Amino acid sequence: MTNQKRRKDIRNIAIIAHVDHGKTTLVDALLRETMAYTFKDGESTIMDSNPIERERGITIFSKNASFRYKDVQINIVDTPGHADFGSEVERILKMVEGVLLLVDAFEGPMPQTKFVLKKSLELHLKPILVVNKIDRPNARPHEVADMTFDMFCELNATDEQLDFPIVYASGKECRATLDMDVENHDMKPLLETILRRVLPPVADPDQPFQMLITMLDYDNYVGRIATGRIFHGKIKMGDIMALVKRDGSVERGKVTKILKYQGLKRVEAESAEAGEIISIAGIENVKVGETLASNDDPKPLPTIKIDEPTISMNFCHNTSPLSGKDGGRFLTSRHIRERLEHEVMMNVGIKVEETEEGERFKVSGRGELHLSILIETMRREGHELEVSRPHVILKEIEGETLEPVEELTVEIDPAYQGVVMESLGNRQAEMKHMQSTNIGTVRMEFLITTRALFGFRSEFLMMTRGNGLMYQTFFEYQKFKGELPCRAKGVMVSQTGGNAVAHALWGLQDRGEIFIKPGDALYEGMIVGVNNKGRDLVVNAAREKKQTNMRASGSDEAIQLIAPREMTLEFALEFIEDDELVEITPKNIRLRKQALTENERKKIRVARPTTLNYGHNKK
Ligand SMILES: Nc1nc2c(ncn2[C@@H]2O[C@H](COP(=O)(O)OP(=O)(O)OP(=O)(O)O)[C@@H](O)[C@H]2O)c(=O)[nH]1
Ligand SMILES: [Mg+2]
Repeated sequence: MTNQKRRKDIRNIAIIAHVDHGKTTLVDALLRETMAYTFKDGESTIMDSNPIERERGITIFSKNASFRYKDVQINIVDTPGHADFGSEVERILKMVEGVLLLVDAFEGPMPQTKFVLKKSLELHLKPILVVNKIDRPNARPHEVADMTFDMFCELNATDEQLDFPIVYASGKECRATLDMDVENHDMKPLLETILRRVLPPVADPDQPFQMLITMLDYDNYVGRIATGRIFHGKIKMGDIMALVKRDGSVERGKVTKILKYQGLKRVEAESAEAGEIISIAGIENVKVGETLASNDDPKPLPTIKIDEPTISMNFCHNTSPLSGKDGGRFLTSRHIRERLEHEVMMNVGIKVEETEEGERFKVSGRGELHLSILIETMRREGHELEVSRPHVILKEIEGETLEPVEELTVEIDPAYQGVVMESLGNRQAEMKHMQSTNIGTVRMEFLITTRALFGFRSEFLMMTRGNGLMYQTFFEYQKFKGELPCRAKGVMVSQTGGNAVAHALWGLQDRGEIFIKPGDALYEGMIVGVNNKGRDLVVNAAREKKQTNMRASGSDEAIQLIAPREMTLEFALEFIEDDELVEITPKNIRLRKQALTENERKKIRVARPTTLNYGHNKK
């Protein structure tokens, strides 16, 4: 290994952590320090450029940036911290020689910290530990560093890996130090550590070209843009390249654009060489995990594992009577099919199967967030659709039925421990570990089926009054755990079309939570609220107050309506039952019964008296 050529002018690093530990903010700090991007007043988490990322304050897609420090080009990949995107992080790690493992100086290492660290160690990477957010009032940086060291040991890190450098930082305040007793006001200690501790990439420009495709995006003008790391060789504009597919077959394509990163921008280049992270256009049909190789000697690189989906939902065009009334531009099943076909090309974790002669599509992904982001994106593009309740994907292995199980971590005030444990007990969760933290909270770890977790997040937020922390990560497939109880409450179903009337809602709000407000459009079969009594109830939310000859003065002002719940996609998907749908339009999220008339629903009830098929789906 001694004679390997390395590109001393480059470092490739990824930034990895548990969700919200400050990855994207730390990239801001590095871009600011090296002046690779000029920030406007108040601008932050600049890499979270997608509108859904900005709205939710999370990173969904990995992204590249690049800056120069002391004549070295540092390519940095920001990764998402949410567990649904764990396999994406795993892919990114194959592009880099170094990782910054961020750990929140207050929270300490969390489940996703362990997952990303485990993946890095398996790939023989030597992480740099960044104990981040040291400005937080309760920060306990030394303790957090010790806890992370224990995590390295637990994951069987080698002695070399255990000898990791520690940088204490506040991405937010743009400062880093190697010693908590030494105050410093810039990011140089971290930049110096990157130069010293991350190996320059092994890169021989004279070997046949090989580049592993790790990310894909799409541009209306140039088509698919494939991003990855060049392992060997050179490439220049106009070259004919071989694309080695997963099955070993080879296709050809001509390079029409080579793009390199400068700060956040992609700039066109004439050529590129081993060691660099670049994007290429012109190769049709390219997918993540394939190798772009020299036309004369096309050899694949070891491919990337793609995780199997664990949950699925049915997507259909909007069949509600209000279809097209909310400004949606794409309304038919053909539109949905085309959009999903595009998604399958670009998003490696998504699977789509047609059902009911192409009217419905079973869409499978890695988790509720993964699929809800697709739905939200489609909605913003102008699609209207209806989706069914998520189901977990069961596996049949040697005659045994298996289902996905998650590792759940909750951290709460001890006052809520009783209710949280009771709720998880009802969901047949199995407690693995419980520990009091030195900030007075209790941290508990459970194993629980993915199925039983549906709907738990909103209940948890309510139980802990929004103060609890909750994280879930896919653990493994285990033996099917049997049926679970259904939603204990019923719903109020609209009897008619028209518009909701304040007086009618006022009369209904004693029965349970209302989802709509006066003036909202209605249709027969639409769900307008919860019926606290366990069964469904048909109601008239459009009923006007009876007119009397005498206007009773002041009586209308006496109506006090409780503000309706703001309908989010997450809540809607967790709430609905198997005989219900979520209707999604650019302007509204509504809940509805699949069968819109009471007559149709009666017929179904007679044919299927109970619905015990709770949240699972045979593959
Ligand atoms: N006090 C403090 N807060 C920080 C710091 N860095 C980030 N934050 C805050 O932590 C939250 C999450 O920051 P992000 O940078 O988006 O975290 P992330 O790790 O990129 O999150 P995901 O990409 O969703 O996993 C934001 O509210 C930030 O303002 C820091 O150094 N100090
Ligand atoms: Mg982020």
